[in-house]
Parts: sequence; C-alpha cells; structure tokens
Amino acid sequence: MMTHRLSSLGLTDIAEKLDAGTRLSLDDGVRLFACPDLHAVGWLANREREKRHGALTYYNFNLRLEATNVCVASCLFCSFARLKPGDTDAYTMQLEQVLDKLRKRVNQPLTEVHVVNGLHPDLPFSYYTDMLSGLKAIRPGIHLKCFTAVEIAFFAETYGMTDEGVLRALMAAGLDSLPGGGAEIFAERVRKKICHDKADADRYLSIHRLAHRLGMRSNVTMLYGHIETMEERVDHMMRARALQDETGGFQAFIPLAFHPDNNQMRKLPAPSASDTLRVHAVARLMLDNIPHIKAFWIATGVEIAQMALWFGADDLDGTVQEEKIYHMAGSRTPETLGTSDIRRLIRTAGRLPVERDTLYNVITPPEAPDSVGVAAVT
Ligand code: V47
Repeated sequence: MMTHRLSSLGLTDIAEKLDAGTRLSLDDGVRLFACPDLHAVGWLANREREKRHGALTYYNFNLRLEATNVCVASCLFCSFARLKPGDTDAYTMQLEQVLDKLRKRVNQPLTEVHVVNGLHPDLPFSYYTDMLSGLKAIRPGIHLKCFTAVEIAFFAETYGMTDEGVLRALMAAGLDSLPGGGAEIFAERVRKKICHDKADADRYLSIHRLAHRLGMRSNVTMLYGHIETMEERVDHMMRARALQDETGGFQAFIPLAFHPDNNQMRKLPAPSASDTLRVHAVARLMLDNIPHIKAFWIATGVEIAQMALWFGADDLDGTVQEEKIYHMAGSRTPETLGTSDIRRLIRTAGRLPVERDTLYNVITPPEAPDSVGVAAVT
C-alpha cells in the first residue's frame, strides 16, 4: 500500500535512496517539504528513526539556567534579550544566585545543567569560568552543557582571546559540551535580516568544529517558521551534515519552532503543527549521520512533541525547569515536566522511555517504573 502511495506522490526514488543508504540531495529535501502527503513523509522518517532507535525515546534530568538576559545583539526573533542593564526586565544574576539554583536542587537526580546567556558587554570572563567551576564544585558529577557558539565568539572578541583559547579556558573550568543554540538559519540572506550582528554561519560551524576537535560533543539547532525558504531549511541541514562528516561530534539536531510573541517579528504567524512534524521528519531523512533528532517539547508543545516521536524524533530534551527564552516568546507549555510525566507521555505515545545523560549513556531503562526520579525542588 505504501509503495503505491509513494509512487503516486513521485517519492519512489527517495524511498529507494533511503533503502540503499544513499544520501538525499538538496532537491530531495525540497521535494519532501513540498509533498502534500505529510503522512508519507512521516512514514519514511519513522522508518529511519526505527532503524536507528526502534521505539526508544530519550530524555534527561536537566536544569536550564539563563544567568543574564542583557545582550548586545539585536536578533529580531528574540523576546528574551534586553539591550542595556537598566532596561525594564533586564537581569543579571550574582554568581551565588546562579549557584543557589543548583544547591537548592540537592534532592534532584540531575545529570545536566544547560546554561545560555545574553551577550553581556560588561561582565569579566571570570564570571563564566567561576560559574562553571562553582557548579562543578557543588555537583562534581554533573555535565555542564553551556554557552552557544555565538557566546563563544562573543567571549573571544570581548576578552581578546582566540576561539580555541576561550574553549580551552572554559573546559579547564568544567565545560563538558556545547548546546546547539545560535544557529538560527545558516543562509546569509536570512541571517542578514534576522540576526545581522552576531557570529555568522561559518564562525558558528568553525567553533563547533573546534569544540569537536578538542574532544567535546555538541548539538545543532535550526530556528524555522519565519522568513526562511524551504531551500534554506534544507541548505541549513546540509551544512550541519557536512560538518558532521568531518568531525562526528554532533549528537542531536534540534528544530526550534519560531514563537512570535513579544519580539520584532510578532506579525508573523507561529509555524503550524503539520509544519513542525514535517521539519522533524525531513531532518531525520536528510541527516543520515546525526544520531538523534530532538523534539524540544517547550518549543513544539507537549502534544506535538508526542506526535513527532512518529515523525523522526527520538529525543525530547528533559525536565528543563526555569526556561525563559520560549516562555517570554509565548510558549504555553509548563516550565518543567517531572520525569514520571515525561515517561508517561512517551509511553502514551506508544514509545519506550529511556533516561539518558548528556552523552546518551542510559540512566533509567524503559522497564524501570515511571515513578523514578520525579522532579522535586527542596
Ligand atoms: O538560539 C530565541 C531560539 C535558541 C526564539 O542544545 C527562539 O540541547 C523560537 O538553542 N522563538 C536557544 N526560538 C535554545 C536552544 C536549545 C534549546 C533546547 C536544547 C538545546 C540543546 C538548545 O532559542 C536560540 C534561538 O534559536 N529562540 N528566541 C523565539 N522567539
């Protein structure tokens, strides 16, 4: 039945390439975006997902921290940044406040802290190195996934260091991996319009290349649903794929749905549920060399994240807690999910929950009871 359907959609050649393990081209990716039959695209993506992971679906017990929203960049899509320290709602946490966020969670079996900040013009570099070493001193085993490539580039310029010097200094202080933020859409046309004054695509990719060469893993994101074309989405995926061929250091590709509230692109509609499912599916199909496709539930919404588990995604991120970037931009999801809630939502989607650490080592296998590790802040 599916063979007939794929043939009437003109997708037989793509299905055959996938069967043969042949890589899809830019044109193939664009055709998958143009195909009217979302189920057929999803079916192909699900096959690839199940080849790699079966029904397994990963999540982690993590904590998101955003220590400052003061930011010199002027990204049109951002609702979080405040340009000057005195602006309404601008905040910069004292180092002790940041560390207290972890200290007060002594009862939580956290495995990861994910830190993303604005590009603050006046903080010393020691703010970041002390943050890393302070977090590690509180929980020596915790994985620190901190600072996007855009922040690394900003540190290099602000403190007169090389990108490598910045990465080495942060690693010495406790940095374990880089998150994927700041990628937006790599195409120059789009970047010039939506984020003209931060690191460009080549710099983003070269910082991830360096991080991988220094032994760290990282993720790569794609902000979709604003002014980008379908070609630019596929081009974005292909640039990530090309770097992955070189280094193998990306763990997950994370499509991020544009949220239009309270930013300079608020006239645009939010991407539809079907677009979100399709982006995850096409990512799974294009990115033959990146192991995981993450449906970040805060960006997709919880219900669509569940469905995305049948459209190529095998990871949901984690408990998160304290997220601000999406909630300031209109996300209506809760700010946190307990691990039993995450496990239940994976099971009720017909998949098998696996708690992982940042590097995808298994912490809690599918057969463990769902009551393990419920989030509790003391
Ligand atoms: O780079 C900012 C995006 C990113 C908006 O590596 C927006 O595991 C939608 O990168 N609407 C930061 N998106 C978050 C991020 C991330 C999230 C989860 C997991 C990981 C990971 C990384 O948030 C930014 C930008 O692309 N963003 N504003 C907005 N209005």
